[in-house]
This record gives sequence, structure tokens and C-alpha cells, in this order.
Amino acid sequence: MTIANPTISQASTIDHSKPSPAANVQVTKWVQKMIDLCRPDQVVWCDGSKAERVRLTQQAIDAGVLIKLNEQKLPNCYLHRSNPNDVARSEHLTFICTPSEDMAGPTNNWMETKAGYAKLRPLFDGCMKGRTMYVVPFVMGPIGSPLAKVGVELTDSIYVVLNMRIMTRMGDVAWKQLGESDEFTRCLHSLGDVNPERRYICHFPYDNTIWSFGSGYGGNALLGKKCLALRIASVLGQQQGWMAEHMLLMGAQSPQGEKTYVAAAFPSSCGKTNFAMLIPPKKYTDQGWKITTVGDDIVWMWVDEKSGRLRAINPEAGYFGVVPGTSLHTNPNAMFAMNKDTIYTNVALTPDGDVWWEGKTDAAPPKAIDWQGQEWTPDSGRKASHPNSRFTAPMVNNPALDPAANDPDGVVVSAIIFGGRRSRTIPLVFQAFNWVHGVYLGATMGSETTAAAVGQQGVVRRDPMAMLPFIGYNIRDYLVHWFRMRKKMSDCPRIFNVNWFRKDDQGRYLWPGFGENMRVLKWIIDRCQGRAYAKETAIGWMPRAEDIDIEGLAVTRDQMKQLQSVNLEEVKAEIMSQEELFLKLAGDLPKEMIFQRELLVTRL
Ligand code: GTP
Ligand code: SPV
Ligand code: MN
Repeated sequence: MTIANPTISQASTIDHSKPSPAANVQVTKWVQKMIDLCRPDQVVWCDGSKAERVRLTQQAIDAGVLIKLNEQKLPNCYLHRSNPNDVARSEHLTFICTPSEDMAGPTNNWMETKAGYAKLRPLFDGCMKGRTMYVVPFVMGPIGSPLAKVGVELTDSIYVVLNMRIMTRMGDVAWKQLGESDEFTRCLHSLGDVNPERRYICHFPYDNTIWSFGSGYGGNALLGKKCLALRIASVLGQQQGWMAEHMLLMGAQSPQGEKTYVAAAFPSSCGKTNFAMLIPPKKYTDQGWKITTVGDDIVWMWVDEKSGRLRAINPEAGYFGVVPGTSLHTNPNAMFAMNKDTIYTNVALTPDGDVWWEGKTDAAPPKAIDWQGQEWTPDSGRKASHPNSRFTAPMVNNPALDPAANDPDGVVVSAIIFGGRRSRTIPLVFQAFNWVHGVYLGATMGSETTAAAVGQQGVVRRDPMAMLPFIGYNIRDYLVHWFRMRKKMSDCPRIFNVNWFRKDDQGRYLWPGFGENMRVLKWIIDRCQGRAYAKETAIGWMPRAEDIDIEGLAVTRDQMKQLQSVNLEEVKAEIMSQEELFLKLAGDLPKEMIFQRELLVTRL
């Protein structure tokens, strides 16, 4: 069978096959070039309309890409099963492509720019024969925000299109935001044959280009997310004096009506979505405390020239959240958010067209179809859902969405929290002495690896600012950028460190977590507003046991002391384990890092 290579002007028999009249000539020229490379049978220009969603969803169902779920229980919700070899981000197949290796630095996989294109071009060559190429225009950031960025993703995955329309502001709105400008991120994506041997996620920051081949999953394929909003954006931020960070952004309103916004960087699958959607314990809601979500995964921050304060927006429009562990007990807001208009990926399907995952309910359903499409019963000895199974839900579904979530001017950030998943050593909460010390704490943060990325799980690795897999340039320059940001601010956020995951000798979590994290947040807010007490310790400012409210908790004051205990021998071992990162940076370690380590050692 010979397939004609459709050009933009030829492919007029199919709906939406012509370039959007709103797309500028730079866009249409680039799209035509990519059509010539990938040679799809059809091209579909997406407009973001509801009619388009209905049409594409039906096509995805017909193609077996989506399974419609029970319309009564879960209106407009669908299940997708990804290829079992393609269930998480693949960090070892993710590359920063720059002229020199030094530009990517010691923590990134690197390809020389031309070599990167040369490696991927043969893979993309004709890869869309027999397939449809979707042209997906999107905006990262509230419309009209000076920081908002336009991207155009070309993809042969209808699942990616349907996810992008939830996760971003997708459709004609992007052409309006772009106008006649050439400043859009050129995102090219193909599933290829979904073979890990031919899987590459390549970033070309100096061409504003992303080429991703061979994966249909999450951060590998929804190119607006980790690829654009973190890796490419972090490069722009460094050049232009702002920051792109792997952080949630939440508002906390006190009974007196005072609103404090807090950003928090926790590594993948370490609690951002849950913290961002936190519902305070009853005692606090009765008093009038209210938590609202601006974002659950990524923030862009800049210094407001007038006030000298740090402001932030969430560039995304939806949540791509971890499902296992999510329940009406742990995160009711997330459960509400994914009750409608949601795409589930790699969860189990029950006989009544509902979904299930580990931790959703105490009792497992008597039978189900597991994430790989196999018959499953509770005694089958395997998990029904994949540990990195996800929901994609629009943020407007979140009952606790912050009123400023769409505000182009963003919100003022009063606190920055760093937090890893640490069974041992790291206390529940402490505060950095100042910005420079806080940057040191973030830079040396360790966390046990999770199912969000392919590879060994549960091993402590250094994950500076939870950005190890997402810094699009040399980590040396990234750390310097963090230190320098301080000088732009007249009043900087306070910096904290938390650990919800400390365990006792029996391996049980010492802290109840989830909604109860409000108690820790309350101390953090009170510190920011100059109200709470803290004592000076070797590692930072710490609340005394009585400074954290444990009324109504099963946690005793003794357990609280255990949660907050600092063992100097363990701290020394921690300092030694940071050497791995310091050695990688070798002679390039910013001097603030060295001074902070020396000060810490002298305090021990
Ligand atoms: P990414 O989307 O991968 O960036 O993850 P995330 O940082 O948003 O993590 P998320 O909130 O989805 O939580 C990941 C896992 O940790 C889930 O299984 C949660 O149930 C669990 N978790 C979140 N918060 C807490 C907590 O306070 N305590 C405990 N024990 N578990 C938590
Ligand atoms: C993460 O891994 O940090 C995620 C999921 O938020 S993904 O979109 O796959 O990157
Ligand atoms: Mn994340």
C-alpha cells in the first residue's frame, strides 16, 4: 500500500486537516517540515473545543486506547492501559542536547546538539506512516501572564492529545497568545514502536525544541509538563532571572482571613499533590482555617519589582496525580476531582465499570481486571494497579481550587518547603537559618526513590530541590542562580524542611501525615508571620515538642520528640553521603555550599 505524503494544503478532505487560520506562518512552516519528516497519513489541527473532545474521545474508544467507565459513577471518565514497558519517566533515556557537555553539567545525560538530531531524525523518519499527526497548540501559565509560554506538540498519540487538553490551556487560545511571534516551543512526539531500545526524550534548550520518541507515558510524552515547564523553562529562568521549580503551591487562610501562600518542593511521588489539596483536621476547619490549591507539581516564580517579593504561578491547568494511596481518608479533594472528566492510567477495572487501586478502600474488590488487562483477585499475589498509576483531572474539578489559580499576576510566596521521603535521620520539621542556608538544605536534600521513575526503588539519592531529573542545564549554575535570587528580593520567603515519612524501628510511619500535616503547616505559617517559637539547633530552627499542636492525635509527646530527634552520628553520616553530589560538582561547587557545610560541621 502506498500512502501519499499529505501536505498541509492537500489534506483538505478531513475535518481539521487544514492549518488553523489563527496559526502564524512560523508555525505552519515548522509543522510542514515535521510532516515531511514523519509522513503521517492525516494531520489534525486541534482547536480545544468541546466538540473536538467528544470526537477524539470516541475515536480513542473505538481504537481501544480508552475504555469508557461507568457513566453514572464516573461521568466522562476513561481508563487507559499503557504498554507495560512504559509506565514511568525514563531518566536514563532523557537527554539535554547542547553544544558543550558543560552546559548540561554533571547530573544530566548529554548529547551534542547535532548528534542529538542525527540520532533521532532516522527514528522520526516516516514514523507516522499509517497514523494521524495531531497538532496540539497549548499555553503553559495563566492566559495573559507575562511568563506564560506557548508550545505546539505534534504527536501521533490520541491519549497524549486528550491528556494535554486537561493538563494545559490547549487550543485556539494558544494561537491568540502567540500572535505573530516565533517564540513557541517546538515539541515533536511519536510513540514509535514503544520500545525502550528506541526511546529518547531529548531537549534542545537553545532551539526551544523537544523531541520525544518511543514513550507514551506522563512526563516522557506530555511535553508541556516536565520537558517544557521544567527543563526548558529552567534554562529560560536562569537567563532571564526567574525560576522554574518542581513545587506545589498552596494558599492557607487563617480564621482572621490572613492568607499565606506556600510553595513546596518534594521529589516525585513524595506528597506534593496530597499537601496541595490538604483538608485540615476538623478542629482547624471549625476554627475557620481553609487550604486552597494553586498548583500541585510545577511553579514559575519571579521577583515583583515593586514589592521586592517572590511571586509565583502554576503553569499547568490539570493534575497528573499518583492514584495508589489516594482515598476519601487521605485526600478527599483529589477523590472529588477525579469523579468526572478524568483519564485514569494503569488502574484496575471492576466488573461494574468502576476503578480500583491499592489504598482506595480497605477491602479490595472480590475481582477485577488489573492494570495489564488480566483477571485479578485479591489473592492473586500481584498488584491490581501499577504503583505509578495516575489520574489526569482538570484543576477546575478541585473543590479547593484557589481563586488565584488563573491569575496572571500569581501570588506572593511567603515560605518555601523542601521535603524528601526519609525513613530515618531527618526530623518532621525545621527551619533554615536564612536563605543561603535554606538553599544549602534544598541542594543537599536526599530522598528514597519511588515508582515515578524507572529504576531501583527505596534507595536514598540526592535530589537537589527535587529537581535532579528536571534541571535543564548545569547544576552548578542552577545553585548559583538560587543563591543570586536572594539579592533581587527585599523580603524573601522563609525556607523550611519537612519529612512526613520518618519511621519507627518496626517500620511504621511515626507521623499520620495527609490532613494532619496542617499542624506542621500552622507552625510554618506562624514562623513566617513572626508568631511561633523556635529553638536554635545544629541543623536549624526547630519547634519544641509543645510548639506543634498534637491535640486529638494518637501521637504522644514522646513520639513527637522521636519525630523531631536529631542524632548527631546520623547527621555526620548524612554529611558524608552528600559528598557524592559534592564530588560530582568537583571544583565547580558554589562557595556558599562549602561555607554552609563547614558551618554545619562546626555546629555539631
Ligand atoms: P508526583 O506527581 O510524582 O510529582 O508526586 P507527588 O509529589 O505529587 O506525590 P503525591 O502527593 O501524589 O504522593 C505520592 C504518594 O505518597 C501517594 O501514595 C500518597 O498517598 C503518599 N503520601 C502523600 N502524602 C503523604 C503523607 O503525608 N504521609 C504518608 N505516609 N504518605 C503520603
Ligand atoms: C513526576 O514524576 O514528578 C510526575 C509524574 O509528576 S510525570 O508527569 O510522569 O513526570
Ligand atoms: Mn512531579
